[in-house]
Amino acid sequence: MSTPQIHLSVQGSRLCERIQALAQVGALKGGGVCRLALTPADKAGRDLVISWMTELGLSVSVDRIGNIMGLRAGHVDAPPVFIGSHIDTVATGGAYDGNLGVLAGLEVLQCLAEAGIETELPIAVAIFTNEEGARFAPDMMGSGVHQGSLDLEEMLAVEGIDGTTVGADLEAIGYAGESPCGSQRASAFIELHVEQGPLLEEEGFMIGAVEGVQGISWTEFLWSGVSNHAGTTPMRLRHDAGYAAADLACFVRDLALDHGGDQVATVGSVQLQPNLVNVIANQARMTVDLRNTDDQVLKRVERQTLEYAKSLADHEGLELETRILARFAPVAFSQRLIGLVEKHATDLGHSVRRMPSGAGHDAQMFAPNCPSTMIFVPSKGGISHNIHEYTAPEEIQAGGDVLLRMVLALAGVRSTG
Ligand code: HGY
Ligand code: MN
Ligand code: MN
Repeated sequence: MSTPQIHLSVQGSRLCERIQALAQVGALKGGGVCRLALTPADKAGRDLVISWMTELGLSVSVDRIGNIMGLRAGHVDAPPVFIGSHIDTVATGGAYDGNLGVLAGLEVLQCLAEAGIETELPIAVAIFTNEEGARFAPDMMGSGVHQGSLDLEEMLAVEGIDGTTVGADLEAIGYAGESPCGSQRASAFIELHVEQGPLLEEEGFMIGAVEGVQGISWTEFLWSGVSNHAGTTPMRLRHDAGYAAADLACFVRDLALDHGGDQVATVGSVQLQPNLVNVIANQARMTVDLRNTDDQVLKRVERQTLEYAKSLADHEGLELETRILARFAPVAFSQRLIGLVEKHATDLGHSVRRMPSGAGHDAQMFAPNCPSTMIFVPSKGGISHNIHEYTAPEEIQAGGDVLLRMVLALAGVRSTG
């Protein structure tokens, strides 16, 4: 679609105010945010953003997995351009991961309204349920159901780390919506997100034109051994679940270092039972997060990890149960849209580089079904999933302006006020 030259800019200060206002919901003492999916804090965040959507005159709907969509009509009745992301956070999250993409979408729509710009295509700003997957695995749950790659009933039945189910908690927070999932097709998907890594800052780039998302593999390992006295049990008689968890954690780290390249491995959660100083642990429940841009290598690392865990269980006389919590193959974004991000960033005078995403995102769920890509802005110190996550106002301004240009290019300008 041809877009008349429109020199419009987002109001970065208003966007930053909204980011800070939302960050008060679930604010942690000492900084950071805890708005785990489907908790009362998540509900409060959803309520707040819906109030902003309503103020903007968007027609708001909630689907059966709790995804929220604020729709701005276009001249033609066609699948909307989606601007989406998430507002759930990890337990020690920051103000920007996910929140920036949703609130920048609202800012773009407010700019269009204030400028009296009508677009050919409708535009939807979406909040996807449980992108983080920290409480209920897998991650990208809402967008996966929305786009049909995850089954609604299966996801509603998922039990979280504290024993409740997705379905029960959606009801509890009043976001078990009516709209059918995945019925809404998108004409394109664009997501503004903080990089959550060190590249843009280290190399001095303002904008990342994201080429795709690396493969993600989450597995739970449950070791069962024999609890016994820490003082009286000779080493030769032990069946120590705690030892096995520690050994596997070292194994996957060494495996990632041996493979090098993009391979990463993380043991983020280990729970020992009975978790007492003088009792040999009879149970260890742990998670292993493996990622790589190359699916073949990722599959090899998964296989090596499982083989090692099984041999360890045999050697230590332990039972081992494994459960796949998430598995997403690498995803490539639209070359056309990646090129558009580069063009608009350059037109705006911003330095831009192409790059993969190390983190999972809702955009990857849309990529198989419509032209999709992401815009990255720098993360200070390359950190995220950390209460000190930070992106500067001028970087938010830059990302918002690139997003605005992308949305005008994708939705087409029908008329200007
Ligand atoms: O785990 C991830 O990459 C994302 O934050 N859900
Ligand atoms: Mn995110
Ligand atoms: Mn995240």
